Amino acid sequence: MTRDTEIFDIIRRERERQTRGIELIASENYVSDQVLEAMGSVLTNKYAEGYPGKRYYGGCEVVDLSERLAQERLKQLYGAVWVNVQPHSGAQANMAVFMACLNAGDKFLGLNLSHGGHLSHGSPVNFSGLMFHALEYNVREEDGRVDYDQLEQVARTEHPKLIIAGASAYSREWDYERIRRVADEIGAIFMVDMAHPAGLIAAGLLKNPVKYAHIVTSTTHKTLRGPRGGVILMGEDFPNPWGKTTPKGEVKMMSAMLDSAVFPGTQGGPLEHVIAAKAVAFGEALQPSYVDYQKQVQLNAAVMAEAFVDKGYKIISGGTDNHCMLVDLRTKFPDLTGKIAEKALVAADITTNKNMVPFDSRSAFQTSGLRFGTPAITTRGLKEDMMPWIVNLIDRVLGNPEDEQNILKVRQEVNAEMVKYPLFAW
Ligand code: DSN
Repeated sequence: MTRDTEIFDIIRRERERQTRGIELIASENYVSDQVLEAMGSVLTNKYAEGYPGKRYYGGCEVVDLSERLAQERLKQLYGAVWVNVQPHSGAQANMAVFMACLNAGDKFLGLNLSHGGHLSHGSPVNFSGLMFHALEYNVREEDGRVDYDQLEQVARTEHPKLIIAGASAYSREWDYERIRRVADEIGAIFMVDMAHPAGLIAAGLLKNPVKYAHIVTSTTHKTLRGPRGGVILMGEDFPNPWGKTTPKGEVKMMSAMLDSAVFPGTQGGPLEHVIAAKAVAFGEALQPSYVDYQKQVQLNAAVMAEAFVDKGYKIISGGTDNHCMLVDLRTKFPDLTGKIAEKALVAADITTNKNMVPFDSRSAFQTSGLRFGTPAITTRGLKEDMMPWIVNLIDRVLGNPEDEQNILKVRQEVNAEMVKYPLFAW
């Protein structure tokens, strides 16, 4: 076959884009060459519906080994007693939890999307909000932190069957103990979606939700630095709260219900090449050097947040405990939308994303905020001394977002610096 130059030229362009710019999207990272190699391997050729040792296809004895290795490494990383490594994404992992724990129309409680929550925690345009009865809690206007009083009040009044902690744009540690207490009080399942801070948690720098929640979900590609995908974990104390029965009338443990909810409930054949890449990433996360990496992610974020504050920007909640921060542009540039700011920064080869801030006066398409994160630049080797330099470049662009010469000058400085931080061995 002739080489598909059309698509490989597009891939080359994306590789160049990733290499020349500063990547500040909080949910992105650069995987290792071994993760890339496993993802691009012959394992993609194999159908393996089912689970190791119980497959619906022959010839699964080799992929069984890599899926088992992924499971064992993931358990070790978080101290979990049961895991499922097959979800294709974080949203798929969450969907499986909904399917295992709730019936259509049941109430559940999650963080408001416009206050930092995730689409699959109850947005009206997502399966979670379409098929189930979504209730929400907010962050407090005065300090941008989760309003646990409100969460408890909604939980006690509405009796949701599932309470979700976790966010896409929240820079603070969670009070998992408090949520677990109210979940126990009302007989709800407590699920944590740790997708964003999963890497910091694996490194022991933030509290491990596996110790507090009944069920934990995650993606594998954000701070964790693995391939794009999802996982589900459980710790030791999982009860079978409602003695929920299967269609056959059999009482099953939650682990079996979750396995069934992933396959055959919501997915078919697992992506065994991605599962092997997950195993590689979990193995990397078990190395001592991974803790150094995550400490640097956290330090870079703290220094970046300070640099924004020094320049007159408002950070929601005033700072960060993790890898990300949400900047409210209105204090410094009241007329600048997140949409315009994102576009101007991208033109300067600084990639970030517009984001609503809590109590935003603008829509999700315009927004008053930008979200920044440090996982990718830290993988690239940037240390805390470079954070004020980055913030200064951002400030120069945002001060004149329509000035093409200004943007070009910033872009040249970005490109000249990033050449010093090589990416990709092949
Ligand atoms: N869309 C992801 C993020 O950027 O945070 C969450 O799934």
